[in-house]
Amino acid sequence: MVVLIKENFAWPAVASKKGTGAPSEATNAFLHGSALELKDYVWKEQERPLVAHNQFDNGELMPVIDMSGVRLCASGNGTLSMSERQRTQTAAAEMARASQEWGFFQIINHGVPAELVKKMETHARNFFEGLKPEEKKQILRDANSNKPMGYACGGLGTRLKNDIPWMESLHLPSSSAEMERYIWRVWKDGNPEFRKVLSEFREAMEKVSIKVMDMLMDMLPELQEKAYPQSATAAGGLARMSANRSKAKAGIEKMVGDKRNNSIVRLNYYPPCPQPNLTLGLGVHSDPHLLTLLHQDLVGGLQVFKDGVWTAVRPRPNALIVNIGDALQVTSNDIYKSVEHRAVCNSLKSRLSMGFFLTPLDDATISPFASSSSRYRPFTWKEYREQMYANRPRGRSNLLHYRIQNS
Ligand SMILES: O=C(O)CCC(=O)C(=O)O
Repeated sequence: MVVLIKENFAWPAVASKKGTGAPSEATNAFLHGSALELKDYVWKEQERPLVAHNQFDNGELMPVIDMSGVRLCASGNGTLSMSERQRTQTAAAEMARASQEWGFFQIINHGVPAELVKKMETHARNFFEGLKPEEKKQILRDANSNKPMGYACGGLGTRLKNDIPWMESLHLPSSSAEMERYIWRVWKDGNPEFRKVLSEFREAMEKVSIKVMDMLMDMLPELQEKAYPQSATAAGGLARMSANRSKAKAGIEKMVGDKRNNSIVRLNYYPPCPQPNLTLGLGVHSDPHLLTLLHQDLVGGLQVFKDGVWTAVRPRPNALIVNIGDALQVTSNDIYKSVEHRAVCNSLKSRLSMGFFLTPLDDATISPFASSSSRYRPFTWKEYREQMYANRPRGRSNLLHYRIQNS
């Protein structure tokens, strides 16, 4: 694979206190909170970004898919009007194409209210920027946990010894009761407004992710027939596709469970960084879960590895970014791609992204739905997650442990 690198771009001026060259207050606050110095955030040379956070025109444009007219009911097209049915089919075909070519796409008119997202952003910024480090650290993540939840700042709350991410993050379990416990531990009055907004945000993101998943499962059997042809009559093929469609949908329902209670809400905050060309907010990784929905603000920083090039995703107001996770790549037997991505910092502005990760239950078995030509051996989600946290693999390499040789 050829990696194209643009050498000639200008990094923005270093964030400093009124041009004095001294680190800004935000930088100092972050360094103080993480108990590290600027030099500790210098990454290995081969990992450093060569595409700036706002160098948006360096690659292809990520597909943008319009979900207007797509009803967010979990499944079943029985009661849809002809036009709703057509729009849903068109959007599903576009999603399936993007999931094969990019592993990523953006959705607009998705049904998560812009007002709700704005409120979430305010509360998230209030947490990251408004609280003192010791207040945030009341819910510091247990670095040795294999299901790490809570707050992390730089290397604090992680097992990382080098290549420390220039970011703060808050991982919250999707189950309301568990999520609320974290808020109560930070705010004595339980911050009722934040709890309400968080719960609405989680619910809205979950609803959309389930719908997107349903649409991708609708498209999967036909793509499987093409990718892994089986000798059969046309009628036999149709019957098999219909059976596989039901199997795929039931499989996903079983994997995530009625209460979807293993999913995660994740808030990522990247303070302005005086050395964005030497560090990363989030290193190269693929998401291990089934499906991610991410809202990013308008600053820019998400980059996706597409055809050997780091492509900066241009922020789009009111859009959500969707990407395929490792678990969905496996269940689709490599038809939908879990793709490497990273977050690049900048020296001028802080950046916020807020994600919902649709996650299998711990004991759910992850294996290809198609009965023929399986490329992975079955494993449980718990096994995958523990393997990942124990080894901290770079990029998509965790999937290799489960891949059947020569498949
Ligand atoms: O902040 C971003 O744009 C990237 C977020 C991300 O990749 C993650 O949370 O896993």
